[in-house]
Amino acid sequence: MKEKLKQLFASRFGSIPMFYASAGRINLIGEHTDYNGGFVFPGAIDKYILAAININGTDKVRAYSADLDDYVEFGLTEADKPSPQWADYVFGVCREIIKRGGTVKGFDTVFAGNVPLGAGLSSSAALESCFAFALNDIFNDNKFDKMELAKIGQATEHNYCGVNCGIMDQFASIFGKKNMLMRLDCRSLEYQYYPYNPVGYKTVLVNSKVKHELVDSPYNKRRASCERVARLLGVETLRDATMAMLDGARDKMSDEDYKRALYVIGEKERVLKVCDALERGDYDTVGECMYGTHDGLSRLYEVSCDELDYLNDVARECGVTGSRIMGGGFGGCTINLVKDSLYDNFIATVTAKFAARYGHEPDIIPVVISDGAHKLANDEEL
Ligand code: GAF
Repeated sequence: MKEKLKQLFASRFGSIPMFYASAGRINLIGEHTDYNGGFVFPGAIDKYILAAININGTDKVRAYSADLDDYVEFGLTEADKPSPQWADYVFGVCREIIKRGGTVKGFDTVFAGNVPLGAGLSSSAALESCFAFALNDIFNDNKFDKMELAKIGQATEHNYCGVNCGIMDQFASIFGKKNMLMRLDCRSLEYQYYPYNPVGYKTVLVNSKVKHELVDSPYNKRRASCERVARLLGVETLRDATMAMLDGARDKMSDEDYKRALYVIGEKERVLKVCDALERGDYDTVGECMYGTHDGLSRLYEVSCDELDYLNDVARECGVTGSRIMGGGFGGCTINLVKDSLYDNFIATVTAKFAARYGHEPDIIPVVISDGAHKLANDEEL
């Protein structure tokens, strides 16, 4: 990918760029908990956005998306918002840096990626994190710390892309480290790295290829439900709510809001259980919690779809230790923790059964936990 971008950059802009990358992410457990002040457990993966960037001495950004074969130029004031949706991510990052007192001047960029789009692997956070990291390095002498870079990406989603997301995806993209998952407390923003090497198991994503689109999606509605219940219970976020509090106020909220909150409170417990279980190497408990999450996301949070529920059912039939929808939902992938001895049979079975039912094969994506945002060394390939 780097070589291709180098050539495209040279032919379009005629100068020699620097290269920056950031990654998509998985999340072992803790879904829809980030904007509720809860815990998440993500890691960056070996699917990247790679950007070639050079200062151009003007006050304009000239950006070419190699994957979309689309070129756009834009200025850096609020009035310069470009029209293609993909450019909002780059523009938003520039604006959020400027709003925080940072500097962004004109630059040229060509970028491409291999994070599957709309698969729940957070290609948009990878794009934001890549540019936040790069522009902090190029124009700001790295004055923003990593957490601020994650917040710049998140604010880009809120203010320029219409998704009222939590911090998980940008955090994972920026902080990701090879072979490490991270447990993030989304309220205090404290985090710990956890070595992730489940000996005897494989972690694999199965992509339904049902495209999820968080923009204009019920995602924002889910968040609004949670905030309504928190207000009703008199707590800052659902992190502080208990089942007893929820049940005590049951008749003051809609069935829908009740179900959403019930899921979130249950998920909070599951994440903590998984952290303990991982430390003991107890993958049966990890797996059980993953199925619990799927069930909650499907029945209570209602962000699943027929295809994802089917993938989950087939995983169970094949004896997969843990399986669940990953990411925002409404399509995308399941994440599966599979014993080595059952892996080949699971992949063959799920591929054949899914294709027979939906007319297309799912994508099988083995997970490699990798580094997040970074500047590429001269000899580094991606
Ligand atoms: C999406 C959001 F961007 C995240 O912030 C998170 O809420 C996730 O859905 C669900 O856990 O990826």
